[in-house]
Amino acid sequence: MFWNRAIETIRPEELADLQLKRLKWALRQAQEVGLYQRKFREAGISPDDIRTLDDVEKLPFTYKKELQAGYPFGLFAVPMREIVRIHTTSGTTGKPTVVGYTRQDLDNWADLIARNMTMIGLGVDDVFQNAVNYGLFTGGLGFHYGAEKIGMTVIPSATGNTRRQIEMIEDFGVTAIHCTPSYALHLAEVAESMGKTLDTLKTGIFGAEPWSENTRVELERRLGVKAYDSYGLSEMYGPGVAFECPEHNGLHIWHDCYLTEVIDPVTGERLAPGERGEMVITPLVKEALPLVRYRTGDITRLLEGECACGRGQKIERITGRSDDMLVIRGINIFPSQIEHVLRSLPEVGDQFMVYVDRVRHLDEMTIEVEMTRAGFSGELQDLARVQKKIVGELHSTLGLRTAVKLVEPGSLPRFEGKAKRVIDRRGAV
Ligand code: DLL
Repeated sequence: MFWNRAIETIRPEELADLQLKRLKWALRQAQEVGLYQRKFREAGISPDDIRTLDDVEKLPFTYKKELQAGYPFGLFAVPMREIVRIHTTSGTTGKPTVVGYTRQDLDNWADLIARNMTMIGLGVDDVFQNAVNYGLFTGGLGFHYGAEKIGMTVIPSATGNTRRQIEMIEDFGVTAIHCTPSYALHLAEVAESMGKTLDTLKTGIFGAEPWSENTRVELERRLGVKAYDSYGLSEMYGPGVAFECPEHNGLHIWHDCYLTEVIDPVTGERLAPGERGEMVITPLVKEALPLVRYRTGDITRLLEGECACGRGQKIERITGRSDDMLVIRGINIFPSQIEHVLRSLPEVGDQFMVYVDRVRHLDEMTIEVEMTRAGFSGELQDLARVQKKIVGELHSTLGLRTAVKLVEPGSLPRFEGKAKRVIDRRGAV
């Protein structure tokens, strides 16, 4: 099913024309902002120099810290009276990034979400539970208005009170749920403890943090859903930037609204399709907060070949961030690799925590792994065997020897929103 078939399946030549036309508009919009007037001047370039899509490489990158420096409204390209909503990122250090929306921006955004949900077969007959934070986080209101736009019955349940959430799924006959994959695992766990099978639930939309293929298998089995990956970032409205189609093999990045490049995060050079690197996005229709070549920090690659669903450009699921990448004794490690290994082992439960320390100048990684109830009640020699197996599997995937501690089911933290599973204590005094 298509929300906007003409745009979703637009032919490549037509798409290139549309993208170029919109890129020129977006650069004119950016010129309204002091930061870009300065950046274009310093780069010795004017928006009029952009004549082909490849010319985008001549433009300077925009970094998150530049957005933070503009706090709160310094990067808006329209007067405040045209801003009808504000969201902020959940920045962990310093000031958050403030994102403004014009009425047109909100319309565009709801339209993208509607496109995603229609693509996976959702419609007026669906009852949709939106189990994410409804505040400044973009996941709540973003999905809410998109779902309403296509006429689904929306339950703005937000997060928290997990038992109540489970009752709602059952009592209201919820068919589709949206939450972070970490919260979905917690929901599954609580539903199991309540003896609920959640029979009406058919579709799970999971995003806002990296998750692995093994987590998909697990969520589909335990919640009885088809699971779809949803990607976005506040700076680009929020969710709705890229979304998995029913082929379950990569995410369509919405080519009419976002111009996508993948670069080497160190040299800044553009990589060929198929090569993994940092995704850089230039939004093509944003009014309030135009951005030029925004460094997302997210690691992915452009997938080649046509999708059976008929839509355009796909990216691989995000495997991590260039900045949450851990460098342990010179080896680059993404938390998602650890998750992938752990989820493939039946003795291991849903939760884990990673601690990184520096011991006598050497990086040490310790992983606390929650066992399943069955795994934990076994003999001591069984536990030793499982621990050895985990260390071995991690070693062969990561190329690094890690310390693994097995812990009791229920003992590690659960997360309602984005999980924070890595504690890097190397910088701490
Ligand atoms: O997380 C927007 C969102 C809400 C996306 C709900 C999907 C669902 P931020 O809080 O600004 O926005 O965080 C954006 O989260 O740069 C990625 O690093 C990460 N991220 C988002 N979606 C995914 C995903 C929202 N599907 C940052 N897979 C992004 C991996 C993701 N990482």
